Amino acid sequence: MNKVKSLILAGMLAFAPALAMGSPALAQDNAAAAAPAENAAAPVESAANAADAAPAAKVAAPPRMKPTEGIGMPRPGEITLQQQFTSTGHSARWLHDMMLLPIITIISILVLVLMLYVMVRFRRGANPTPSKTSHNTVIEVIWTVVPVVILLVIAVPSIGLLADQYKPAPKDAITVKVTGYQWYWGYEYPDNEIPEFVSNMLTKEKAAENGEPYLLAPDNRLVLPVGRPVKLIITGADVIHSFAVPSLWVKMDAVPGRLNEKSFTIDKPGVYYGQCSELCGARHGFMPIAIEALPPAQFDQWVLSQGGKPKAAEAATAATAEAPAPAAAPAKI
Ligand SMILES: [Cu+2]
Repeated sequence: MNKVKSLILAGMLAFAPALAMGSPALAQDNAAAAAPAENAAAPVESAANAADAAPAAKVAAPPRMKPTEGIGMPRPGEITLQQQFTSTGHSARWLHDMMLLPIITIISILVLVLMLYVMVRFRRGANPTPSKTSHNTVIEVIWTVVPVVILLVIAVPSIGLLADQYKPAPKDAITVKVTGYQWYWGYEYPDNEIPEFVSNMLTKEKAAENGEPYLLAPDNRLVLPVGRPVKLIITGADVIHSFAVPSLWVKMDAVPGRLNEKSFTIDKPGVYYGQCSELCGARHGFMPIAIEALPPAQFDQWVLSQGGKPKAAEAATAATAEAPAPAAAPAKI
């Protein structure tokens, strides 16, 4: 009884901060406290205006991409993983949908049918003198070998997928540093010389106005190129956060004092949403992630609009300067 009581108490304590900060007014205060974020939003959000005011050299950012309903976000009534947009994501979803789910379903049904059969067929009424059999070598061999074979069949794609998820990024990958803060994300592009900007959740009104999902949409997105390998260096500034974007098969802890790495290549342009996935304090549920994947040319335009240097352009110049190399590097663009 005491155990039950302490469990309930622990539950209440765990949820107390969330309940306490449930008031939207407080939430807004916190958002206001992170005011630099709002200012930092300016380069992306009002890039067009800024371009009007600034000298001609300033490049306008590409227009903010509209999300597609059900892509890069959960769908109502969804029973499997979100649609995937990276190669590891495709293999993971295949493993889940085509292998694990069918095997789990077949085993569960088989066990249920066997149990029902045994309960009916061998009940006392139908089977008054029970059998005294204690060994059956054939059956024992079957129920040992079959599970081993099933596990081996699962292991092959599973271990391959595990290895793929931790494959180091290729040399030409674009590096972005992702920092988790209580309670927002910071993004910095060392390769493109774009200093850190922060990303805060949009208010309900602003999200509705933009046609974006509330609680998933932040003001500044992490803009990335499509078809070019990306390397995220993920860390935490205060407590442990976790950078997770389900439709890109990305989930990596952001640990203070450590640099975790995650590498992937996005298949298709789009807006992909995610959330902090490590309980990190009162506003843990209010530090969403949005990745805007742009075609390489538009990505370079975005980099220029932020005052940065497009990396591919540098690589291309270097390639032409060094040697009349085959179109290997620029071909990716
Ligand atoms: Cu967090």
